[in-house]
Amino acid sequence: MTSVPYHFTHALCRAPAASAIHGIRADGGPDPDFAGLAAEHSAYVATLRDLGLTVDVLPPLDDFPDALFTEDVALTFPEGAILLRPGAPSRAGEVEHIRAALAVHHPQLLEMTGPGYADGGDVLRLADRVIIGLSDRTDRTGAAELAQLLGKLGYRAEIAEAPPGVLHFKTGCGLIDENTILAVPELASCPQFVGLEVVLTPLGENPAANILRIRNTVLVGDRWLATRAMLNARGIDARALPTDQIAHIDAGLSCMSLRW
Ligand code: CIR
Repeated sequence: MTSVPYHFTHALCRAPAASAIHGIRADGGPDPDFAGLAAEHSAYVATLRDLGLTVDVLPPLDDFPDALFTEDVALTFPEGAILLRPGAPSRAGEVEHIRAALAVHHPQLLEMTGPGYADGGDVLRLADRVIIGLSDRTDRTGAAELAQLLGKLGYRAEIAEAPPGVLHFKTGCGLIDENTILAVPELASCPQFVGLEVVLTPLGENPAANILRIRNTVLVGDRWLATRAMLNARGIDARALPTDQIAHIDAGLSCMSLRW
């Protein structure tokens, strides 16, 4: 399958519950501020709509603090969708809550059955294939099952290693365009990036790597001025969005939507 991997028309988000301040974080740092986090989510949804996407926003799920990160529970493509098995036990139940909303848009709804695990944050879609990164949330068994399911939708999958010290593969990289990846230095020689141009995050801006390309625009965290300047210098329409509060719970821009 070869197609432009960011010509989206739809996105599926979920409003943050009050419990989102208790979302998982690896470093045990302080809770985010709920009002600030909700404002970041609202700005994100407004931006996707401004870029021309039809965005459905599902209701908050108080029992699942991390459920606003819809990216991790499914994969969505024009040809169909795949329900995943998130690797964090507290997130497993989110899958049932998104099933009906996905079924409305995706008559072809496939599903991982296990025993492995895979989070959508570990999956990077390119023009000609999909990369599945192994991480603390995505294991080899899960990646292998996911690769099989992707094959049913017509997508070839390759398995990579997520860089050390990050939550997901895409915490460390994102698409600038079909042939160009923004990546942290640890991914500079990722074998799955051979043949693509790899642009490294500017010094001190590794968290900027989780950019999100939507049509002709690249969304980037507003704190990452050098990254935005670098994208602009490449002729990219880079739009800054606030991410300080979601960063407290290890999230970035790609996490807050499913897109197709
Ligand atoms: C988690 O640890 O699962 C959430 N606190 C953050 C999820 C971020 N999602 C993503 O990178 N795709």
